[in-house]
Amino acid sequence: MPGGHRLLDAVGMRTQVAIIGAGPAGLLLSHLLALGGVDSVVVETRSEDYVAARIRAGILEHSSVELLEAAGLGARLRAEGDHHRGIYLQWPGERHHLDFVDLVGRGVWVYGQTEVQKDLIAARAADGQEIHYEVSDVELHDVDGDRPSVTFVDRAGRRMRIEADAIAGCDGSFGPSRAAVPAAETFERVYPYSWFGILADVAPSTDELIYAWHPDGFALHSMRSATVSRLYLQVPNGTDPQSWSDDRIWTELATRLGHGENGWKLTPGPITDRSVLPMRSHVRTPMRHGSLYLAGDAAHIVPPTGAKGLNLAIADVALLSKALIAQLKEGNPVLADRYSDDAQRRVWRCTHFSWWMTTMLHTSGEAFDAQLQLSQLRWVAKSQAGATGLAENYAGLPIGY
Ligand code: FAS
Ligand code: PHB
Repeated sequence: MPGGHRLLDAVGMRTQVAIIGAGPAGLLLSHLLALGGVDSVVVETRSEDYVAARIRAGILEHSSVELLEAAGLGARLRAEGDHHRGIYLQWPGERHHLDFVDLVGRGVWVYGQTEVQKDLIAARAADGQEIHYEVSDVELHDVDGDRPSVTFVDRAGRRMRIEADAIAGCDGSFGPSRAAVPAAETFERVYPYSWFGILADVAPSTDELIYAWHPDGFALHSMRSATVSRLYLQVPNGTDPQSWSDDRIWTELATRLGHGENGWKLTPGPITDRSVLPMRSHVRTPMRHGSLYLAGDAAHIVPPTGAKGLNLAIADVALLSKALIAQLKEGNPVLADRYSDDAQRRVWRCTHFSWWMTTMLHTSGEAFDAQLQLSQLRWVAKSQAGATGLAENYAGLPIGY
């Protein structure tokens, strides 16, 4: 067997949980397991700097903030994060503020995923966590047998093997873990548009996020700090981010966000990063097979309209850490046996909400769809019931919901 000899000459190590992926799911899982007295080893294909610098999510739900604080990771978040009471929903001529705190008693925090990642890297380093960066050839072995292990080649070119009691697949949407769950049922919805995202060194032109419906396409005004704005435009799939001039980006954003309406102005600034993100919903079930557990993007992908991707990863590992601690420290398998079903309830709630926000706000060019969307927006913005439904989902349902 071609891979067999590699197991024989691999340098062996043993731990309780082998974690594949050092993104937010993998590092937070290692942190929560350590707090529960369970050891882990993390392997990551990219460098520490690369993972820390990846520009992605920006919104933390209330329950995510509470969990990070309870895990001792909330100091910088509280000091540098920005609490938001709600969001604006907008369409031409109208802008309505939904106050989540008034509606459901909790808001959200603006704190970039890069900041969460930095806090996790610092906490794991302080704890002496073993993380192998820049590895290759990661393979999972015997996940449904009695000697599960992960083999990889480390950055020094050495073949390594980690024998573990459990393997956590936190390797995102392109890692090897998801394929190690045989006969997984997958659900997929690919949307006919993408998000063109920019970072700009300019103060936000709004105090809270603006989600704007416009006949030319959706736009979102978010932010990272008092001096850095994060904005998105709906664009056709396959749009080349380099093909748009800065001027065209700002002009399109101004049009869709209502520049000039009721005296509001969008202030442009130097664009420091640009990328195009395709939109899709993807769910895999089950999230466990034998000693392998999937968490985060390895198990599900949501369109970012509901700001759920990062928060779902946090919710998964909150459940998974409790399950593995109970199983490996107390010999109690009940939570581990229920992990997939428990996690999938929230996965589908967030998948539905992300689909609902996406289909409400992104234009298709069809006049009938536009009328439906505008009617839905009017109802959500003006009805207590509609606004409360959005607020409850956006601010986040309790973990384990
Ligand atoms: P991640 O993908 O963050 O981490 C997985 C890690 O596994 C990566 O570091 C990867 O290098 C590593 N890996 C992959 N293969 C491996 C292998 N074979 N061996 C070892 N390691 C391996 N969410 C939002 O809420 N809002 C947003 O605006 C938003 N924007 C996004 C933009 C982009 C371009 C992308 C890709 C995602 C975005 N997301 C957004 C979603 C994102 O935030 C994810 O939900 C979040 O990163 C999930 O965290 P993880 O599950 O840890 O996956
Ligand atoms: C972001 O700030 O990156 C962000 C905010 C809200 C979203 C998606 C992304 O729905």
